[in-house]
Amino acid sequence: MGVTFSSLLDRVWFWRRDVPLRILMLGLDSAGKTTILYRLQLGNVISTIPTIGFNVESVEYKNIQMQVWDLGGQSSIRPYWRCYFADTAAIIYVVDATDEERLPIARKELLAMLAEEELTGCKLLVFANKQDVPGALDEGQVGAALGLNELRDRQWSIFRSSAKNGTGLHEGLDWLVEALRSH
Ligand SMILES: Nc1nc2c(ncn2[C@@H]2O[C@H](COP(=O)(O)OP(=O)(O)OP(=O)(O)O)[C@@H](O)[C@H]2O)c(=O)[nH]1
Ligand SMILES: [Mg+2]
Repeated sequence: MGVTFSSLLDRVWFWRRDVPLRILMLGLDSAGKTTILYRLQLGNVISTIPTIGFNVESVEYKNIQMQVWDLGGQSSIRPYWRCYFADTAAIIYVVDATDEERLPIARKELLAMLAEEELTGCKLLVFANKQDVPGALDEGQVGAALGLNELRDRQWSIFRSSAKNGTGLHEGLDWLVEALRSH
């Protein structure tokens, strides 16, 4: 007795807050994924080595609990990304905006991944990273090279970022939590 509709809603809300959303951070090797993960978690830059396998960390942002999986991006490891796709709420795709030469590979890997049925409905946040480096391509140029405008049935956005100085990361996450809340 005494269970009102609003207390029931509160319970559902708390239950949802207790279940971390599964977020995958993907992208080619050296794009800056691990640097971004630890900047989000610790607030500073750590020195990284190439990820063989994955790092996983809990990140709370604006009352949303996220379990962020940062997978290694070397070509020999990319075939294993698909092992992590189940129950993914969002993908954070990190691109090195100074590595123009490999943008076609970044595009191919992204589009192949988005074609996977398990990722239907998951949000896509793209970071055009390393903006602190002179000559980095902006979000329009990176977005065009990735073919983002041609995506259908996908909620996506792209932001310029620098894992080195932190610019753009919170703007990107703000978009993501709103997209996840509205789901
Ligand atoms: N200048 C600059 N360097 C960055 C930035 N983000 C990452 N780096 C550097 O780029 C290199 C690779 O960064 P990581 O975070 O290890 O890259 P990763 O995407 O995790 O690479 P893998 O683990 O091999 O998939 C490191 O030397 C970082 O310090 C950035 O925003 N600006
Ligand atoms: Mg890494």
